[in-house]
Amino acid sequence: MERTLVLVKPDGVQRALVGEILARFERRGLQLVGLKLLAVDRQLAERHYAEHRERPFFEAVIQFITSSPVVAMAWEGPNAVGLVRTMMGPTNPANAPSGTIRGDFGIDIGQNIIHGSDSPLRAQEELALFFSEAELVSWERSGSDWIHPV
Ligand code: D4T
Repeated sequence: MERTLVLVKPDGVQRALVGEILARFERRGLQLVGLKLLAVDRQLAERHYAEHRERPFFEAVIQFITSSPVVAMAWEGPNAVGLVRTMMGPTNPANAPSGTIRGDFGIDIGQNIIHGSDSPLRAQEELALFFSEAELVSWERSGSDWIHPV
C-alpha cells in the first residue's frame, strides 16, 4: 500500500474542478485518507517547491500556489503514487493526452490544475508538510476486495 499527496491547485479550485478530480480518484479505486482546503503561505510554498529554488520559474510557481486556496488530498492504494501521476498526465497540459486530468482541463504549464507526489519518498515528505498525523485517517473501505486483493 502507498499513500500520496494530491493538491488541486488554485486554478482547479477556482474553476470548480475539485469534485470532478476527487471523483476520478475515488472511482479508480483509490481510498481517501485526508482532505482539506487551505491557503498556502509563502513559507509552505517554498518548502514544497524547494527542489526548484534555482529554476527560472520558481517565483512564478510560488506566486501561483499562494494566490488562492488549494485542496490537499491524501490518497491510499496499491501503487498510489504512480496511478495518480498517470491520471494527472505530464506537467505541461499542452502535451497531456485526453483522458488525463491535465489533458482534459488544461492548456498552459503555469496553470496545470493539479500536483501529485512523484515518488513514494517525496509522498511521505509532502504528506507530512500538508497533514498532521491525526489528519491522516486509516479506515476500511467497504467493498475494497472488489477493487484489489486485501
Ligand atoms: P507539480 O509539482 O506541480 O505536480 O508538477 P510536476 O511534478 O508535474 O512538475 P515539476 O515539479 O517539474 O514542476 C513544478 C511546477 O512548476 C511549473 N513549471 C514547471 C513551470 O511553470 N515551468 C516549467 O518550465 C516547469 C518545468 C509547473 C509545475
